[in-house]
Amino acid sequence: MIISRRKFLARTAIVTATGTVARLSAAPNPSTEERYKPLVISTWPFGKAANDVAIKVIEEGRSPLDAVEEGISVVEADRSNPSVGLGGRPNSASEVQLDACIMFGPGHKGGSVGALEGIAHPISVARRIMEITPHVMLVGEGAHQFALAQGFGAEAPGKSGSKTPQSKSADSKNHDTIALLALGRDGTIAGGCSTSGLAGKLPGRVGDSALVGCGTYADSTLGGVSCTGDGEAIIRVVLARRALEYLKEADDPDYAAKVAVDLLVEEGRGEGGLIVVDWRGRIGSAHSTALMPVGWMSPTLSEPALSF
Ligand code: SD4
Repeated sequence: MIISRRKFLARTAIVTATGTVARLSAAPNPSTEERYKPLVISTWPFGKAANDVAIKVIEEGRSPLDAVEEGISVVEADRSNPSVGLGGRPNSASEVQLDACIMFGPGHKGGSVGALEGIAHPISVARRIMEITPHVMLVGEGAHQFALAQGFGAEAPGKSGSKTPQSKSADSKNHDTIALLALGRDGTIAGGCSTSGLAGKLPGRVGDSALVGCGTYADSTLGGVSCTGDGEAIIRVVLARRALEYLKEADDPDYAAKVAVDLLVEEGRGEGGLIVVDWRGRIGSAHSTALMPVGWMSPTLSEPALSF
């Protein structure tokens, strides 16, 4: 169900005498019970393989940033995946151009690549940009050269062992993104996403998955958001960052996700979905299309909560 954003704003805002809108603040309350902390959550059925790896990283006591990178890498490495990694769908010039971004809540550190060709793990290149350069984003040939200089191997795109031709149509259903959020035991949050983007896109087109604030955002004092869907619509409304603002106002991850999807449809004029985790391990998700499976795992649960 899509909740009207107007109702949400009515619930969470006070109209002052001067007519300006003051949001109710919902500062994190440390006394509130933690839910699934630590945890990982991701999108689409292929996210299960990512969760399996990411939760092990968390259980080993490593950083949620490692969990995001290593979890997403599993999906990127799967050449049978039609929408992530070098097995993904080509653009209108038959090139596979990959987008990815990663963000670490502490310090609001972000890294991303856009329209990256011939490198198997764009999420790792994004992390390297974040960690060793003064920049956030590299695109196209510059990103490719950076990756080679950093020791990432050049690889040909396409599906190994398959003769199946890849779709080139720019149909809005011809795309999915691995989006993954991880909340560590220490309360730090990391998020990331990776995709080959919309099938048949124009060469050089960069989608939301390469843009910090659109495809992914993480802030350890609030939570994290990661998105999938029509990249142009997600960019128009800066969806991940806006969803985090809704989380701050409503202090309810699921409600924030639903209001954000409403924003995506109404103002972004597109379809999609998003996952949300707050700083204490409460999760939320929403989508405007028929189905967007989401799954999460936590060592604090006796059974992994998987809805894939
Ligand atoms: C893009 N947002 O490139 C990505 C694709 C996607 O579900 O997420 N599809 O527009």
